[in-house]
Amino acid sequence: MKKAQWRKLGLAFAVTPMMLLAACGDDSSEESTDEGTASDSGEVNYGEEMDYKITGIEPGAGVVAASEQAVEDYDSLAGWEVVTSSSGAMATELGEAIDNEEPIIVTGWSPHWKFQKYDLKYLEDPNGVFGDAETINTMVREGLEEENPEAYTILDQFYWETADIESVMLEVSNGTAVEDAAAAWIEENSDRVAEWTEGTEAVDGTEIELAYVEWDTEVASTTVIGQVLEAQGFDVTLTPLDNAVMWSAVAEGQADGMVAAWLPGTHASQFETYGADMVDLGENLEGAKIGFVVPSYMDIDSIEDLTPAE
Ligand code: PBE
Repeated sequence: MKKAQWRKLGLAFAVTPMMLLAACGDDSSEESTDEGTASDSGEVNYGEEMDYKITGIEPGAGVVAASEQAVEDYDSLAGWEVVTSSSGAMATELGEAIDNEEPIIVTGWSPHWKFQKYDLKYLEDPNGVFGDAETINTMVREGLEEENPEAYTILDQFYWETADIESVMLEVSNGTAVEDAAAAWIEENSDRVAEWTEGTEAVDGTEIELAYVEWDTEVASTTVIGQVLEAQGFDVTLTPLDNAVMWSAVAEGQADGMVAAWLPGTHASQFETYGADMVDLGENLEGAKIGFVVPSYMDIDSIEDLTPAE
C-alpha cells in the first residue's frame, strides 16, 4: 500500500495505434487548441469514442458539481456532458473500459482503491476548477461537546492517513464486507486507535448517530470510527444520506456528526450553507483530491487536450 501514489502517476503511458490517431489532432503544447481539430478530418478522437460523456457519480457529489463547472469553463469541453449515476456504477464502467482498453473519463477522487487496482492519472486542470489538495474534516452538531463529551473527544481525535483508509477500501473493493475490513484494520492498528480514544472513559449504551454518504471513502471511514465508538460502549447508528442532507442533518442536530466534509473546495457550497451551524473538529485526513481521472494509456495529460463536441 503506497501513500499518495496518484501523485506519481501521469508520465508513463503505452502508445497504441488508436492513441496515435487521437494524438494527430493535438499536440502537447501548453496553449489550448479549442477548434475541434481531431474530428474535422474524421479521425478517431476520444470525445467521439466516449460520445462526449464524462462518467459521473451521485448528483449531489461535489466532484460532480466541479465537473459540471469544468464543462462550462473549458472550451475543450464545449458540448460535453457529465452523466450522473452512482459511485458503484462509475467503478464498474471504469473497470470495463480498462478491460477493453477503451477511453473513459470519470469524476475521480483520492483516496480511492481505483489507484491501487488500475494505472490511472488525473488530467491536469490548468484553470484550477477542481481546486488543490483537500482535507476531509469531522463535523459535529452544536451541543455535542456538552451532552456527549466522550464521543466528542473520540471524534475530535479521529485522524488517519491515506494508506490506512486505502487499505480498508481496497479490501472492500475485493469483496470483503466493510464491517470485516474495518474490524481487521482496527485490530491491526490498535496503537493508532488508542490515540483516538485517549483520555476518554467507556460508556454504557450512550447513543451516537453519524451521517455519511455511500461513497467508498466515507463508507470506510464512517464504519471504522463507528466500530471504535461501539467498542467504547456507544450505541452507534450510521445513517446513509444524500450529501446535502448529511450536512443539514448535522446542522439541525438530527445527526450527531459526520466524518465526510471535503474542504475547502469539494463541499464549499454545503459548508457555506450549513457550516456556521455546526462545529468543525478539523481534518481526519489530509491529501485528498478530486478531478477528472483517466486510464494512463490515454494519450492526453490535460483537460485542454480534449476536443469540443461538434
Ligand atoms: N467524493 C468522495 C465526494 C466527497 C467524498 C469525492 C465523491 C464528493 O465529491 O462530494
